[in-house]
Amino acid sequence: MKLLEGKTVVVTGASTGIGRAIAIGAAEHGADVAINYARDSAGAEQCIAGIEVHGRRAIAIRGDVADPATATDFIARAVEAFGKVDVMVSNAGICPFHSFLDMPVETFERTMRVNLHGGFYMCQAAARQMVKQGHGGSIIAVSSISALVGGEYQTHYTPTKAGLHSLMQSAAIALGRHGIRCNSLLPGTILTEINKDDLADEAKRKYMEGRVPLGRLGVPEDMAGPAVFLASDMARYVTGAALLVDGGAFVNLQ
Ligand code: NAD
Ligand code: RM4
Repeated sequence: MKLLEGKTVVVTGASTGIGRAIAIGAAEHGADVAINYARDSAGAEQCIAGIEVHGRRAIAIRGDVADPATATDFIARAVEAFGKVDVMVSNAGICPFHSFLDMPVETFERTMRVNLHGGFYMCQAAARQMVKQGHGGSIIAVSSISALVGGEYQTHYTPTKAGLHSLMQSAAIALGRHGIRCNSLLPGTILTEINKDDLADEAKRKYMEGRVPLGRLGVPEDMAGPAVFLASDMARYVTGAALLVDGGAFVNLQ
């Protein structure tokens, strides 16, 4: 069964990793997809090819999500290409692992701007378009297990992920009357570019694997099904919720 037939899905930061897997997963379920990407045009092209394999239309728009103008441009270009926006997946994010006491101001501020401010502008721009269209929609913020738990080298990052979840809760209230649902997706540890260096440390990787009751770290494709579910009418009464997709890592105290 195809869950997103006839829908237009937009995904930020989709040239790699979780964003790419969600964009392709949406196409597999019948959606046309517009992707935003920062710099990696080869990665964006691979994502486009992955969407087109499923017989769906795709466009890639370059832009830095930290700039509010990127969001309005991205939504305008998606509407120009496909006529509407039904689903926003705000996924772009960075996690430059760093210790707390000597965190450079620029590292903190850039992480906030990309992850939290960028997510805000993207979700707001998509919501404005959905309200104008008048037939509801689904907004998904890619938050994290890190919205719920800390990380020694993530003191700049985890607040952005908690903030994104909080944004979805408040936006769910603000947009409910328009039939727009807002939810956050909370991945656990998924093997992507963002943590390649961090998990190159064999001891850390083994430790992280050992925390997962399902016995392995995640891969980007593990996130596609949960995102498609939240995007689809199967989740028509789900808003303000958080879906943890972590192989059970969060509940594994002892
Ligand atoms: P990734 O590095 O492969 O993907 C991040 C994407 O965001 C990249 O395509 C990157 O180019 C893009 N991006 C970064 N800055 C951008 C900017 N300023 N403008 C536009 N695009 C930008 O890593 P990923 O794991 O796929 O990360 C995707 C999202 O998932 C992030 O928000 C991350 O915080 C979140 N997440 C990842 C994990 C994990 O374990 N991998 C866990 C929880 C949450
Ligand atoms: C996630 C979580 C993962 C980490 C990535 C970068 O939110 O903390 O463990 O690898 O971020």
